[in-house]
Amino acid sequence: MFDFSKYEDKLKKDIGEKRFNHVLRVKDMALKLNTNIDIEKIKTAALLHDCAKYNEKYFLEKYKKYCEFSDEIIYNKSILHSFIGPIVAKYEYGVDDIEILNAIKYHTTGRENMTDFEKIIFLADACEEKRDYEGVNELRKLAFKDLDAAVLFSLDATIKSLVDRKIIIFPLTIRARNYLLRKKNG
Ligand code: DGI
Ligand code: FE
Ligand code: FE
Repeated sequence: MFDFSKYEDKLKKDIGEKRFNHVLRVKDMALKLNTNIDIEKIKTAALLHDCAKYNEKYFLEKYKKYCEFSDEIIYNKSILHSFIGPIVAKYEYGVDDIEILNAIKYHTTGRENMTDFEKIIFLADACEEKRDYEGVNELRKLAFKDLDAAVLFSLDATIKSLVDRKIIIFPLTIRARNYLLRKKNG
């Protein structure tokens, strides 16, 4: 079992006070959204989901033998922290549960055929209590009703915003959205 008290100071130091408070709120939201996933696993994934944020380059260098990432990942800072996350969670925080590591890995982009665990971490991150953007209240409501519909809603909003800001969209984000659309429309 993951002993958070042992790592709390390290996490706070690595990601800073503000981001640390965000992960606590993600944990609270994930626990609220949770119905049937092991509580300790949900907590661990939520607390560590951003563990590589702001230190991506440092961790990339430190763990380069485990980081066989494409340039598309390395040069997309928003995505990089989520892909390095499971490596940091494993080697710096001693987590080796693959479900937890995958929930961390896909918390930004999503992916096709996500597990409920992955969806809950993805959504808790997107709609924790202090998130404040257009549509967040609707997303929050939807998240408690229908995980798939909520993930689709969130992906749509992210894609629209990336397009408006002329930012590159990572293909996994598109594939995650297409998968949910196909699932919905049969
Ligand atoms: O790390 P957080 O700020 O808590 O949240 P996150 O890991 O979900 O990062 C979300 C940001 O990443 C959001 O502002 C959009 C940005 N982003 C940039 N490129 C992509 C992307 N998000 C997705 N899903 N796909 C992209 O290609
Ligand atoms: Fe993140
Ligand atoms: Fe986050």
